Amino acid sequence: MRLLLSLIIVALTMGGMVGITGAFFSSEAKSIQNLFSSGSMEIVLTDLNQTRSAILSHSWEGTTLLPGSIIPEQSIVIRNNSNVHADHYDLIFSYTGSGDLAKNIILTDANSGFRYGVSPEDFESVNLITGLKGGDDVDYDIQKGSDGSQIGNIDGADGTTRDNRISLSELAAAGKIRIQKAEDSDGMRANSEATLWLNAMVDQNLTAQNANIEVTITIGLDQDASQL
Ligand SMILES: [Ca+2]
Repeated sequence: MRLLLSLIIVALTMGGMVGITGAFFSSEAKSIQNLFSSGSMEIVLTDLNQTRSAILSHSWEGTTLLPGSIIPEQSIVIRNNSNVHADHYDLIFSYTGSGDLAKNIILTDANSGFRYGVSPEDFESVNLITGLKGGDDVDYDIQKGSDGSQIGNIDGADGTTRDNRISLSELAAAGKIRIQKAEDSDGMRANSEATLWLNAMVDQNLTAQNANIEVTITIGLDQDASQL
């Protein structure tokens, strides 16, 4: 009985081996639903009372200004709120109203100064006053927005005599100002942000009384160095 069982097992085993001949296992996997669509670049701004908005209002203001008045420091957080890396920002300062008042609002180094970057100290940020007078900075390059060349010195750009200071009027006359990434790219990399600090004072030479200006700061974000 035992012998018979052994023979049957052998026979079955042999049959199994015969059955394998010529057969191969196979398997298949697929990657499906691969869709392509274009993304978008989005810039949003944050100030004291508005968060991640395309349009801010009343970010930087001074009232009842007198000769020598210090305009309270304000800052605007600029965020590339998208998954697309940008190459540079464009800043445009424009105003309507009293040219005399604009000429007498002078950007200062007080507090955090007039500066763009991550920290208010000279570390991962650029002193815009220095840059707009032609100075170099390792963190960000300050360039002419119209063609990406070095901006030179905008002191006197509004036709005033150079006084080694940068006024709101000169900022406006300079037109498009490019902040180009260099060692740092915070605020330009996808989903990153950096701050524009604004500090200014009123020059002692202001004579225009009851004068008003309304300033618009336009900030553009471009993906490629070729974009003006
Ligand atoms: Ca000046």
